[in-house]
Amino acid sequence: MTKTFSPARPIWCAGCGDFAVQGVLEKSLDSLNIPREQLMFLAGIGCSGTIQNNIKCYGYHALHGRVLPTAIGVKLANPNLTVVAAGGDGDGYAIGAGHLVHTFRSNPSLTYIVMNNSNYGLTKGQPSPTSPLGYKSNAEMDMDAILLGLSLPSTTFLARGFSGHPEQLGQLLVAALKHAEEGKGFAFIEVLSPCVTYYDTHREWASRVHNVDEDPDYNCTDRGNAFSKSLEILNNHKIPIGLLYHGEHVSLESLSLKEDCIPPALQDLNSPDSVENCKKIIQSFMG
Ligand SMILES: Cc1ncc(C[n+]2csc(CCOP(=O)(O)OP(=O)(O)O)c2C)c(N)n1
Ligand code: SF4
Ligand SMILES: [Mg+2]
Repeated sequence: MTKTFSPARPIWCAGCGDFAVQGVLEKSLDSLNIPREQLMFLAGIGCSGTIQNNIKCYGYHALHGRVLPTAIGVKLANPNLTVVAAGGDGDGYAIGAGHLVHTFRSNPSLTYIVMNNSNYGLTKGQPSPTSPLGYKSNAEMDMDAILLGLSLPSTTFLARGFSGHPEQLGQLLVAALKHAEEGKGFAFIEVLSPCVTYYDTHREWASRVHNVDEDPDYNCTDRGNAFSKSLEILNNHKIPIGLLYHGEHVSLESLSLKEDCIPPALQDLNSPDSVENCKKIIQSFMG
């Protein structure tokens, strides 16, 4: 791979929060010794999604809003891969919102990084689902993806980091990657990653973040406590960051891939049973 693939240079504006996400992600992958030939990195469409071009590994640029179903397909086709998906708040919370809800429900063991800049950066700053009411005449209330995740009983890992706090972001990313590597399910991490060109929230967010990792009243293993405390923090006009929920639920691949259902990438394609196995897999997804 070293000989055949050279990552692109980032094309983000100087000062974009996405630089920090990339730098911290690279370090986190290295610290876990994840072999790059075992890493599949998928991204949606947006400034954030271009991160996929810059990381040395296998990659795929999905349609706008469709990164999660594509990533789930990769994981089920080859559960031995480390699967990481990334994209923006528009990609994940607007056009892709339905997929996020159902990925929270099915709990596949992959990591999903949403680089939230509260606008559609690539298309020049239109409001997104996390833009506040009134931003460029936005007439809709902003949503909080962590509260959404907390409301679904099958979620297992919910975190939020800030590009301005790279050390904590690194700890959260390592924890997320480990969660998925250990087959414990869907590791969701939102990163507050300001868009300095169209909606520069860096100073505002730096003054509003509330680190629950240092809050003795916040219990990230108790869903009820996590929900009520997160809501309380938001109602105080602060933004909770840190490990916001960590729980247990059976993973999608452990339910879907049974002994008689061999994932396509692990099948011997020369075997006459191969076609039969494919039929079995398709039938298993049809219930
Ligand atoms: C199906 C489809 N609809 C709309 C677009 C246009 N489009 C490209 S990126 C984007 C939004 C990007 O915002 P976000 O996902 O938040 O990423 P950012 O650029 O802010 O990192 C939109 C609407 C598209 N490419 N495909
Ligand atoms: S437009 Fe905004 S999100 Fe896109 S690269 Fe520039 S600063 Fe980053
Ligand atoms: Mg965005």
